[in-house]
Amino acid sequence: HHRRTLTLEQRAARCPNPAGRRLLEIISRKRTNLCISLDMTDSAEILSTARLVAPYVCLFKTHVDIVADFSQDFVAELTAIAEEHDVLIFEDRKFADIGNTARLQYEAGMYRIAEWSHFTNAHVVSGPGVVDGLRGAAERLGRGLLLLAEMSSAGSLVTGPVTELAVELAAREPALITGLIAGGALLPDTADVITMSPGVSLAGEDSPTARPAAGDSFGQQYVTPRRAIMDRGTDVVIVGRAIIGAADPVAAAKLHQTAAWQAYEQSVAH
Ligand code: BMP
Repeated sequence: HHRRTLTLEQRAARCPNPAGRRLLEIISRKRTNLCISLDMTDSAEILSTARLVAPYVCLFKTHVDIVADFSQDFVAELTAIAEEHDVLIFEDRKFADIGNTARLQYEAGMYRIAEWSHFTNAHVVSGPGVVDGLRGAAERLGRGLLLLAEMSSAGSLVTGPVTELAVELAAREPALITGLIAGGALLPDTADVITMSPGVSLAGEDSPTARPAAGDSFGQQYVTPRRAIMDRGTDVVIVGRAIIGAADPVAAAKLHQTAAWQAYEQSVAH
């Protein structure tokens, strides 16, 4: 099992990034390290699901470029739900261009992601300049950047030197790069870097009870919250279809919250 030396509450107190600190405080207060991936194309559907699952999650993850009827009113409503329920927002934009283009994509266009999203993420395949492109708005607005250090999909090339660069940049500057997207912790918890893992479902490939739904037909691969948190040391699990595609999303959210929080508490105790 992965060993934690600090609780998430202790890490909140020392977190050098304002968005990261708020997230760790929310996690500790609400006792949930579950992020919901709201991968739906209709804004009303996203908002109603967000309202239903908000009590059980710390973070709403969005892909705004799949929303057919996107508007700034949608953003305002999602923000209101998030504020009411003590939830933060993470636009999963995966910036991957040169720094200057990433800067424009983050701040401008019809989405204006920097204005409303507490966290966003970037690939480092184009080199460290992408971080400098995002830096200005992120520092001005107190946002957190997450770098993709590993991906959950089969055959991913986010490995080797790409992983190493992401880890190195986060370790060097946790005040800006508050986290990594990865299958598990790649730095000790004293590095002040939050790890978030997608590809998580109670029906993951290591599930002892559920009939394993190990993936989808597009290469996604799932592990259980227990494996991601206890065995691999991640902090936050990102769950989409196992909740939003369930017959009862609220029940599924509660089950994933409980499993993820128990796995975290056990990894602190051991
Ligand atoms: P689901 O739980 O329905 O498979 O959704 C996973 C979510 O996490 C998707 O929004 C996807 O874009 C994202 N994601 C992922 O699945 N694997 C990664 O390595 C990185 C991601 O951002």
